Amino acid sequence: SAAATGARATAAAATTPRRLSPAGAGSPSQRDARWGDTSSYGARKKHRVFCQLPNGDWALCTVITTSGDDSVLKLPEGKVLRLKTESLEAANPEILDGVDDLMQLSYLSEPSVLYNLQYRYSQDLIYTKAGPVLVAVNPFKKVPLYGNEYIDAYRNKTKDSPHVYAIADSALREMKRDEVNQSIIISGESGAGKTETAKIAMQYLASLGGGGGIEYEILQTNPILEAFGNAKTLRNDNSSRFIDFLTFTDNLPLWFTVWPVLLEKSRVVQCAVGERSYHIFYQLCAGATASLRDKLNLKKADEYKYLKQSCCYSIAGVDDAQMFRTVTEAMNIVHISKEDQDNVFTMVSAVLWLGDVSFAVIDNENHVEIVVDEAAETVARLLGCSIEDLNLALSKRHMKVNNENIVQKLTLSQAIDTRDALAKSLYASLFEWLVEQINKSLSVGKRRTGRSISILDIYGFESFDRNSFEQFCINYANERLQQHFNRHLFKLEQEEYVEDGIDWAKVEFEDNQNCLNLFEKKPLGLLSLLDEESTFPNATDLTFANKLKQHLNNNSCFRGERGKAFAVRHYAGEVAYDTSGFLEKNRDLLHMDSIQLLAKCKSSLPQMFASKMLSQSDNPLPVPYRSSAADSQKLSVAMKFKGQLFQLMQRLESTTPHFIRCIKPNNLQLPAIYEQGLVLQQLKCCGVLEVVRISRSGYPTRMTHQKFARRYGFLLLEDVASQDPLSVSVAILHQFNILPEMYQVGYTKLFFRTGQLLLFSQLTLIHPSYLVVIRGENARKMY
Ligand code: AD9
Ligand code: MG
Repeated sequence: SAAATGARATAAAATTPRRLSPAGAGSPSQRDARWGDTSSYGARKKHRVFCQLPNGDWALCTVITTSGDDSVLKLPEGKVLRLKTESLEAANPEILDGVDDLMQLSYLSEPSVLYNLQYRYSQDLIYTKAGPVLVAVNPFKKVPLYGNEYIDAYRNKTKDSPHVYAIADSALREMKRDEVNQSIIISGESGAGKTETAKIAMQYLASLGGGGGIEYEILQTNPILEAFGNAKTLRNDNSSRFIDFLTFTDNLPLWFTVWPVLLEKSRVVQCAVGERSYHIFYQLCAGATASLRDKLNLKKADEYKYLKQSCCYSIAGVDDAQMFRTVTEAMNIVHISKEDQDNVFTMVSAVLWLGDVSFAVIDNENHVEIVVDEAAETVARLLGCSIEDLNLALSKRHMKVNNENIVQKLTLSQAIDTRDALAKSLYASLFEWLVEQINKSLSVGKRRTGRSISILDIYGFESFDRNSFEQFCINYANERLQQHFNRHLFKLEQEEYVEDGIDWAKVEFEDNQNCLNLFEKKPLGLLSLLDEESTFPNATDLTFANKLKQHLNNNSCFRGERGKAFAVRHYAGEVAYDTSGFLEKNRDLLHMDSIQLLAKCKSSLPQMFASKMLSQSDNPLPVPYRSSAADSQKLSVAMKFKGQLFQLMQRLESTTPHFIRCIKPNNLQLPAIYEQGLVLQQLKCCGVLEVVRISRSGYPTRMTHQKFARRYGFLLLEDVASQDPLSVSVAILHQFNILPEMYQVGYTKLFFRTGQLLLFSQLTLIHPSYLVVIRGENARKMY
């Protein structure tokens, strides 16, 4: 598809696998493994090695003979090949094929990791651990890994293979054990499977609902949110166009909220060829009953201007009419009344018909009035206003200049912008309102007291042939999230080692701070410059592009392009943005006249929307006419976006994160196709290999000396009451002959390799009368 070209293709081409350099510190078993040095392996007969094929893929093959610098190899399909021995990469022994944690691989080279994931993928084992991170490779088909049986098995620990359920379960256990809020943070490119993964995690958490049908209600929020907040894009047939932040609390009955952030509004009035607007438009047109169809004066989807422009009306394998029934049924289940449902669909239809409202030029200055036709009449009827009021709001603008009220007539293009702005804000208000109803319905009378687990599902990194303001915002959000990932898995982890004075060789990782600075720096960052330019009445997308080039050309993450374009080097690859429409979309003006129109409407929802708009501090007013202080409070879209993103990050900061990385194995959205280059690029840009390396050579579990001494001091033979916690800790470790490479003693904490602390927990479970046996020399043998 067209989407597969452009920046994505460039990114993929740049990912030809390279050899890994030796890692500084390794666990004892890995320390002497030769990272990337294959000379001693290529020489051995029948040995398994990876060789790189002309297309860049790595193939597992066996060495037949080696002579001089060359090796003769046999490929899996029987073909024989002669290659330079030094170009080969060592392969892990067969016994490690398909291990469920990449940490167990002896060789952690790129081909080894790719092979391991592919080996598992081909057996529908789509989940693999990469140290603390769960990697999920999108199967693009139903896999038999879900449902109550699986949920029970993970809860009872009769299953412990990598799974979203296992992550949700450990989040739950840690929440109870540490009394700290938890988060499950799902990331990955568009179409990688984040939303599906979030739903699977929800299944697990909702199943704790304690009966009473609340679990079912919680899961039924999904079809509703997806109908109104998801759309078909070139990357994903069911692409999320908002950030979904779900929260479960541990007190029963379960309390559940959705906090959706930053819906992509522009899609309502405009979307690229081959994409669709929000699912609900098509579902309503296809699935409404005859009476509803009559009441809302519905046409077919392909008859509405807003939907027509992208020439795409259906999704392969999806029955919109059936989906409409699913959505209304879901609304019933989450207690959205029939009347409210009718009101919602009335608004959906009003938005569609607004797009068909047209204008006639009435004078030689290009001023317009609306054409009174079926479209205008239907909109007026659905909103509950008069045609005159509608005309007034869309063709004139009232404003105050120097304390004088003046009326400005709108030109054709101004009128069209005004109409589209109204359609966008109607839809966005509707989405917000709907979410409020869902939250009310699922949390009525339930106080939020307990600890919580949140699931974050954002819109994935996007790169198309043409990228606009929407991709700019989405990719900025992804950049922020990547920073959170880096902070937790690299920065904080390693800082803690250094601060506590333990012996540690640093693992390098791709820091994306520079790219974030490019966006956020004041006054010379992308967001500030965009805002500044948006306030100039005479600014254009071209002046904006030039301004960026003038101020940012020295930034290593920025590249000015010809004309109105610029490129950003994101952590996930370079993306070229076209600034067309940036200023307009960033200003997102909804004029007072439009708000007043809604306030006057007889239908209940428009009135409610209007009062909400008026009560918000960022009271929208035309930017070029800003005069009083109140006027200038209007926030641009970019600033609102940044504000909400920071709020989100703040909420995440106070939680223990559990990361899931979704991987898209092909761009065709098809099962059983595993493109190595594409997978590798995703693994690399999010630092999966580095995470494994840190976890393997690091000390993932830790406990303060105080806590350790308090908890396990009783296991000591001598009386230690008078000793300081550090000495007690060391005494315990010595008494049980814990191997020195399995732990490090820091200034304030003990650091353990994976699994070590568990042994101590098990010791405490043993009945005191057996402790005699454990104490002393036999202790180590016992475990
Ligand atoms: V976007 O950033 O919202 O554009 P997501 O959310 O990462 O994207 P999504 O979860 O929507 O992707 O997955 C895309 C498609 O992959 C789904 O519609 C499914 O058809 C398919 N998918 C993903 N995960 C699974 C799974 N565990 N089992 C089956 C899956 N199919
Ligand atoms: Mg999604």
